[in-house]
Amino acid sequence: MLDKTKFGWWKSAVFYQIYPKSFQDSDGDGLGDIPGIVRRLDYLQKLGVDGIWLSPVFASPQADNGYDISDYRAIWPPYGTMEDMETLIREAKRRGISIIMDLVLNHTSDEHPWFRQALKGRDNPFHDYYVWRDGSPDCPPNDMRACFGGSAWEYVPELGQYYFHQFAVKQPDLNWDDPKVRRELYDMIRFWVEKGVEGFRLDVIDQVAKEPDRMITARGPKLHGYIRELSREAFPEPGLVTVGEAWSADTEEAKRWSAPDGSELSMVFQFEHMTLDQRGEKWDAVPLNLPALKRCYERWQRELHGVGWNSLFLSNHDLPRVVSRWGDDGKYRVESAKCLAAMVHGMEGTPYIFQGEEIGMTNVPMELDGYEDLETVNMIAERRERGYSDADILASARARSRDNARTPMQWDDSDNAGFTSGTPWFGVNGNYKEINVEAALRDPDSVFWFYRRLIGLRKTYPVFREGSFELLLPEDEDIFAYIRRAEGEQLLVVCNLSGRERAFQVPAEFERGERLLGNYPDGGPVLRPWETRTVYLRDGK
Ligand code: TEU
Repeated sequence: MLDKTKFGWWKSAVFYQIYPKSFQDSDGDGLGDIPGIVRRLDYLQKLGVDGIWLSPVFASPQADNGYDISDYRAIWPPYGTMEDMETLIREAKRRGISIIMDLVLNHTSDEHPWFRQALKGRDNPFHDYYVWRDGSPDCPPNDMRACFGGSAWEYVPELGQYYFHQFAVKQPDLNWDDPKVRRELYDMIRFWVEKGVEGFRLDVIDQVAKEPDRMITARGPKLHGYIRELSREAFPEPGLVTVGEAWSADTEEAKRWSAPDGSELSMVFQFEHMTLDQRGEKWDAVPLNLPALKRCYERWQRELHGVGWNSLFLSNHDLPRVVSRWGDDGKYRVESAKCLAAMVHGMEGTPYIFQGEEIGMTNVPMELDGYEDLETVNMIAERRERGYSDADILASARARSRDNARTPMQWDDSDNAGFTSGTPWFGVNGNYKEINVEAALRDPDSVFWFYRRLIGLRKTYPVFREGSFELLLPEDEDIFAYIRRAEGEQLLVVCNLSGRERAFQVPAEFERGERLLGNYPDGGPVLRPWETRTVYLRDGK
């Protein structure tokens, strides 16, 4: 059992992300909820994870599925009550699972009482909690764009002012330059720590120190000062795990974020590897260039080794399903899901599994009028206006929409995949009769049991946590292979990320190694389609 009071315990941990709306409904209203999560804790314990990153469950008008918070200290009623949340924290802890809450500190909902007050007048004490600039109706302060489309400025005629929003109009940015705002946020975080929450995921934390007059959003000059203050004031316990979402982080930045002295955060989510298969905007997908991906991973592994800490992930609620994106969600769905899992779980860092990834859930084919997510809906409108054909737009949405990750969890082959007894808020993927938890648990060769073994290996062999990283065959377009080396131990991970057979010469020293894991029966010098092998060597043996 991990000692979760100690700094760094998360280096041996694996986390599991729950998107509550789509995980498990318990009362038939078609929305996932907290009692539903409690019901599934035994399942997560079987998988072996140490913590749950819970996407926002706070009171919210749900313009962005909870990333628009109207009360940080209350639970959204359809998800349950505060008592349900306390039960979840307690029941999870009993199973060795920590609850990591998702804090949206960059913005609130426009329905948050702070913003309602702020709208009342320039002299209102809450006015300064948000970012305002004077202007006239057709002349915004500058042409900054919001992440979800349109201008980043919204005019309020009663005030003759614009407010700044990096995301949707209903997500006004908080003004971190006001010390009262920061104090409110710290107090709120302490409220949750006192309830037993053991860590936090910090939404777009690299964007809090914005300076709109200088067109700065991420990585503002005051950013790391604010983060060090946040860490001191809100996260004094060495055992609290904190993971910041930082799309802007390069390796130099990540070293600061995850400095081993604990002065900032435990680690960040960086996304460099997830942007290699697009040209310009994320909607413009191009095939993955494997040598580029390997170079990227090699650099992150090498540069953070010993001086920072990586997070490891291929999926979350904002990304399409990885088996559809980089694997083969048809003939080799099972093999490719395992191959991709072995590729990341063999590296140094803390792995995160997104709900459904552990059973190889896939993207969902939908029509344009079926999309729910505001980012996708805005993209469709914008691209239509710019003259894209519906066929083009549909191809982008199917490949990249966040909705691919947000269909209900597939538990069994009963109606609505066992997600709800009512009408699901969002359609279940049609492949649930084949791809579901019950089927996966029955089949010893399923993706689920492969993940279970991967999680176990990280806990058994220190080399998974500590080893250095050496990339083999950097230019190979199909094979991703690397060696990890730690005191007295070595590990070889080989992944054939293609549907072709490929010859592979096992490095001589590993010929006497012990095979820890694979997705085919033990084989010779030829790697089969999407084959992966993990081989272990203890020095002197
Ligand atoms: O995402 C931050 C973010 O930058 C996203 O807009 C990202 O670029 C996009 O989802 C890629 O498709 C976080 C949350 O994870 C996301 O769900 C929220 O919508 C967003 O912040 C606003 O809070």
